[in-house]
Amino acid sequence: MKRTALLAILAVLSTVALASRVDVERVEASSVYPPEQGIRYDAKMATDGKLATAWIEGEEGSGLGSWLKLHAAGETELTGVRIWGGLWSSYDFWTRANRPKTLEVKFDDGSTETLTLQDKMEAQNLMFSKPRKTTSIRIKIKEVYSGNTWFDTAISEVQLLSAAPADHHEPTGFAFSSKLADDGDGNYKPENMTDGVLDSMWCEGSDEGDGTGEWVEVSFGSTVPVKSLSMINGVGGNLKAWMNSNRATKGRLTFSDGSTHDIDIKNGATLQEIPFPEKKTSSVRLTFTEVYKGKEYNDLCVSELYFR
Ligand SMILES: [Ca+2]
Ligand SMILES: [Ca+2]
Repeated sequence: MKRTALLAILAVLSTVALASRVDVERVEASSVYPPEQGIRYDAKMATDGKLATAWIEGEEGSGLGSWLKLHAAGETELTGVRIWGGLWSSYDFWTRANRPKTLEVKFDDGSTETLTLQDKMEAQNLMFSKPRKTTSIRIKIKEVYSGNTWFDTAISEVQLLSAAPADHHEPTGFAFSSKLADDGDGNYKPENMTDGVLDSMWCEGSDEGDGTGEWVEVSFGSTVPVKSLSMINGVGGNLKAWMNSNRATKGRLTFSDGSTHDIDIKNGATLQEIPFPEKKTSSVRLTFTEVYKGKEYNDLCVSELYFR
């Protein structure tokens, strides 16, 4: 992660698709690329919540016909899948390996749908033509976008989507004091804090500061009761990366009526829940008021952030 200058971005609002994630109980694959230099490409790497790990098929050639099969705990009404196609460990690696282009999705009842991905290093929501009651889905690679170095096809992460309400207040928009500019490792958008992925995050982008005084704000589109904040403080998914970047140790919540509540934030790498007195609000701003410095990068990052 490089320090990159960023001109003032005071507020950005974006809309987020309403969908909740369904837990994947287990995943299997038609084939797996053999481990290299201690790095494994097993099927489960596509559902481990990390973009730095990926399933790679182990067939000859580009792996057309290879598949991943994701099993939920029980029959669920699925509306689509969210896919991070290709190797996401860096932008360079993403260009080198094949990315899936056309996928055939097969449900328990044997019916299928064909879904098409764009050739972009973006998480893509591929929605089914109608909700599908199923326990598992098999995702078969039918066509690929060719990498410039390696001719095997990778999927870094897949999530199952349902129309059921999420267990947290779904954000309808985000605002922030600053944002680190995109670099060779990816982007630092605030949406990364609610994607269910450990190693994607928002990072502040101030040139000199350690993140003290920086803030992120979540809006809910209507007034909702909130009483706890769950977060992964810092860069998640990798302890070395977590130690290298700044983490928050104190914060201030500001609600839509202007009232505030101060919180302590644990300097820990795992998901923490911070309860606070219930408040009805249409937005919450989290201002970081004390920061613990990382070993290498002077950027404050938050990997996941949810209000309930
Ligand atoms: Ca992964
Ligand atoms: Ca994330």
